[in-house]
Amino acid sequence: MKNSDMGKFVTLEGIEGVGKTSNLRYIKQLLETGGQSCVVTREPGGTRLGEALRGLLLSHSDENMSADAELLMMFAARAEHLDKVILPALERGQTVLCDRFTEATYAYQGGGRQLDISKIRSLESLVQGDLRPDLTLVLDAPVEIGRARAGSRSRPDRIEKEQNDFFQRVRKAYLDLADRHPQRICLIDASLEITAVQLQIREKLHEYDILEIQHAE
Ligand code: Z5A
Repeated sequence: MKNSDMGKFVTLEGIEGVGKTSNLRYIKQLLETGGQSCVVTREPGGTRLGEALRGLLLSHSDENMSADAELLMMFAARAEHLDKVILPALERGQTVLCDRFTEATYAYQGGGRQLDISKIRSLESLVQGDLRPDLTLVLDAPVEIGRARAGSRSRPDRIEKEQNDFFQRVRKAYLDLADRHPQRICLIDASLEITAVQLQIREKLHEYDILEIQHAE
């Protein structure tokens, strides 16, 4: 599904509040300073349909949404996102920076909701074929730190209102994923201050040839 002329696909993952959005902005700035073209997007979302599904997934209008419905909506949004945004950008040779992707499904629906992993694998293969991110940065920090950083915001959404043990399972699922796929999933210690987090990210971007030009550091 992805050939060598295609752009690189980079995803950021982690529990809420660990700094995915802040660090995506930082990576975009690094790439653009070096003259690289990139597309920044997010999941669920990134397209008209995906953003509408995001609204349904995160709003409180259906507190009793079944875990299978939640899973299928994540992948419906992903199918549209791949078709309309991610694959066209990769085919143009652009770097795609995505705030969450399928690892979030393994972590939240697999770890958090405790759905059967084989369901997620089947949908991953149906929707993505063999496409996987070139690099996934899992920003890792204790749940208490992430929640405290995110906590200053308004009312938590339908998923954010889950209890601590849910987020502990999500974090553990991310750590297990990094353990199982060390060739493409890297852990970043996101509990540190922002410049120390950025330094680790910059090192990984160089290691995986995502940053083409050496920046003055
Ligand atoms: N979800 C799912 O269940 N299954 C799926 O397949 C997918 C998603 C794709 C949408 O997430 C929800 O969808 C999410 C998982 C689920 N639900 N939850 N929970 P989202 O990505 O849109 O929302 P989020 O995870 O809640 O993102 P967030 O809370 O905005 O966190 P963030 O982007 O990681 O953090 P941030 O906004 O960059 O930073 C938070 C604050 O901390 C901010 O004030 C920063 O300035 C500050 N910050 C950042 N880094 C630092 C450091 N190092 N030190 C101190 N302060 C910092």
